[in-house]
Amino acid sequence: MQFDAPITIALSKGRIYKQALPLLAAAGIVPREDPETSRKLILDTTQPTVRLVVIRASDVPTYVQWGAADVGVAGKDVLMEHGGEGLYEPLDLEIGRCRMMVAGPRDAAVGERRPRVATKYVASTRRHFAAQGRQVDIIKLYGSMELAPLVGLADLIVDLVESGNTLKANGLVTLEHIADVSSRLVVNKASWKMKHGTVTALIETLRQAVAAARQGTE
Ligand code: PRT
Ligand code: MG
Repeated sequence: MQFDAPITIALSKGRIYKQALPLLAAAGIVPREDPETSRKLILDTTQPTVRLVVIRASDVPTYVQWGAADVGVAGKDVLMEHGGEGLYEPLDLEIGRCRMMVAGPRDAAVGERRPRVATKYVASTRRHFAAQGRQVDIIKLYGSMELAPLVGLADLIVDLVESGNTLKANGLVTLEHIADVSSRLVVNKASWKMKHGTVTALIETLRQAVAAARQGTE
């Protein structure tokens, strides 16, 4: 495909990067370096007008919101926390699939005091319990939520679950479903207007690649 306007795509390393690569390749975008081995944060691609910025997953919406990247790939979990201001979310890439769940010990005590819930997803957790009229204390963590109930830091956790192996290995079970998660293409609102041709061409090519990948797995 042809890119008239130069575009910057924000991506995170790790699982999203690996799963996004074949979709980008379908649009003729192949990074010239591997971010897992390179220390560069801006990667040139085989498209002279397309570059990638490789950042933390939770920073992707911020870069796109402020126009530091025109488009980005972000998990729905991250978008729910960010709130989505300044962004369009035109395409579900159907990668990075998992579920956001409440989990805890099988015999999670419904006790006398307010339950404490450990999570890095504070906004989603607050919304989930508030919608049910349940009062909880939320403890913000940045990782390894599964540890919190084991050491008495929290009664429950809210985390992403894919296979369930991590919970199982720590003696925890899923208790409530909050949301199905997958990675989404997000677009800066100004880029959507100013680079409309390029952005819509990219979206349509990715849409076809997603459909082809879906056919392959059905
Ligand atoms: O490293 P940083 O703090 O910047 O971000 P990150 O650790 O969230 O990044 P990364 O690359 O781990 O995850 C990026 C995105 O992948 C997330 O925002 C999700 O949208 C998506 N994703 C999909 C997942 C999972 N599946 C997933 N299973 N992210 C994390 N997990 C973790 C989960 O938190 C738990 O610890 O994997 C563990 C559970 O896996 P199972 O298979 O044992 O259930
Ligand atoms: Mg990580």
